[in-house]
Amino acid sequence: MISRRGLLIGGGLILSGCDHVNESPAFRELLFGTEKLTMAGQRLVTDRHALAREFGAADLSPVFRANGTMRPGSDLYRRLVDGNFADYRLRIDGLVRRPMALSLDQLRRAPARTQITRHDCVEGWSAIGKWTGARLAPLLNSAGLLPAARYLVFHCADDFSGTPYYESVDLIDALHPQTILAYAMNDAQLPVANGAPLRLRVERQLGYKHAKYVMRIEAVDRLDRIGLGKGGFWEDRAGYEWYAGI
Ligand SMILES: Nc1nc2c(c(=O)[nH]1)N[C@H]1C(S)=C(S)[C@@H](COP(=O)(O)O)O[C@H]1N2
Ligand SMILES: [Mo]
Repeated sequence: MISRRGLLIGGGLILSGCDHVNESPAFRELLFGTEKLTMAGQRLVTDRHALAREFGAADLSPVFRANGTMRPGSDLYRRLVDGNFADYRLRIDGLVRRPMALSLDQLRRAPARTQITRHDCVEGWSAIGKWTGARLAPLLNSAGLLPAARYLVFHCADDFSGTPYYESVDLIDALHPQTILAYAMNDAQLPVANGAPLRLRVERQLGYKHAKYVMRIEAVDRLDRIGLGKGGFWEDRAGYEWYAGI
């Protein structure tokens, strides 16, 4: 089993003063509320920390198709593309001690991971792609999650008829070692169609959880006040499961 200590601390990044949230009773409490950590709960945690299968270069799909939004239509996004995302800043805020605004260069210098994984869309297709991105856990460690934080909300640059796309995950997926903010796909800069400049890879979840065009990550204590309250665009609109574990 992967040591959670190893998974979180690794990369003392941009800011010093790691919070080591993973080791603290407060961290366990925020995952499990005030409940005692039962055997069943422990097993669940262990399973959810397991890695998604990784593949080799020979398994890569010849084409990794794009789905959903292919190019956000806002003026803001168009300007970012025109400037090759030099003005892009990822905001990390909400229930954190140190809100951050990170440029793409800063993200590229953050502790990174590369992985070849299979993406499964509920619409009935899969594709194997190679992703490189900043590991989310060290970024969160730098921002310093407050004890009340239970979920992360990913706010995206695109919308469908005026409703912004968003997604959310709990802290188990947020801190999973394969959860990255990808800026590269198949060894090239992430294409616009696949979520440039930054898209979430949350490899134990179905395709719609992998938010593209991520502009802001908000740490929250509850999801019922975000969007229509179900934790994601498709969860709100089409009744998709919030927990889409695979
Ligand atoms: N912002 C945003 N993220 C999104 C979507 C979207 O339309 N907008 N579509 C989702 C769905 S349903 C899938 S299957 C994947 C598709 O990723 P791809 O375009 O790289 O294939 O992105 C997900 N993330
Ligand atoms: Mo999808």
